[in-house]
Amino acid sequence: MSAAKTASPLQNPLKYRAIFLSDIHLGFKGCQADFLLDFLNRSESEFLYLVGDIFDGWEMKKKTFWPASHQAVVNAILAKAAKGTRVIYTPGNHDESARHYCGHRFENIEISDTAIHITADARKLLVLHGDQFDSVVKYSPFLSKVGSSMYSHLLFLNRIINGARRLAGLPYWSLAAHLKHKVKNVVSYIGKFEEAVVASARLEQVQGVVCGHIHHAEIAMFEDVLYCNTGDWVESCTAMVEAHNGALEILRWTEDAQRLTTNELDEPALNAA
Ligand SMILES: [Mn+2]
Repeated sequence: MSAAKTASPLQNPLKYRAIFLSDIHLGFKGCQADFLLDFLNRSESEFLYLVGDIFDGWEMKKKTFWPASHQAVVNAILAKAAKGTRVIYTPGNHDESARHYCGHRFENIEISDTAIHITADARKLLVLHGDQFDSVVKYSPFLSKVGSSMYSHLLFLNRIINGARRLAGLPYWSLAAHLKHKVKNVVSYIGKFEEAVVASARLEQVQGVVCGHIHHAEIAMFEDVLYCNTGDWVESCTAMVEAHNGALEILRWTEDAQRLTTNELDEPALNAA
């Protein structure tokens, strides 16, 4: 799909109070920049949280990869910040060099290790990337530096499969996300990660936590704590959005884009066939 060329910016945009994005991995070949650009072009919000791993410094150190679509994502975010969206960036482990700038602002973007978001219905949410818990959780097969080359190969295969699916007129499907659910130790890793994040929210005495890092979008209650994971834009193309009444929802852009934008334009889906 070539959203970069075809999207008409802000025609009947989807309006949210807040948008939370993480694990975009700009500078990495696996980044689904066109899908993200399409989402950014079709949405507006008062708050935009960039919940870490926005850039992939590890990949950029290996080789320079910076296509126009990746720059277009940066430009779209800067344009939102310039137009009044409050943009808050909590760096992750892949863009840890940005952590040197915590407490500073660049181009209207606030950089901070952690942030507190207060929802429209007055819930306090701790926002942070999540790699802070790696030492507690220890085993992260898909996310450790050792595993990252295997992960790159998997994403390469994912792109080939989806190129073929696109030619066949089939929708996007994430091989990596599919495999992760099949592998038992990855499931147990996700469980341990979630427990550690939820424990930190209890320590901070907040009602919930928003993180990324494990590339697995989810909104779930863990007893008294709301756990939100924004997912990623290399496999699942997910974002968390807050409506103006404070309701939180995960968007899966490759599946939801057509439904949301068709409803928004109030057009019958006749030309879908
Ligand atoms: Mn990470």
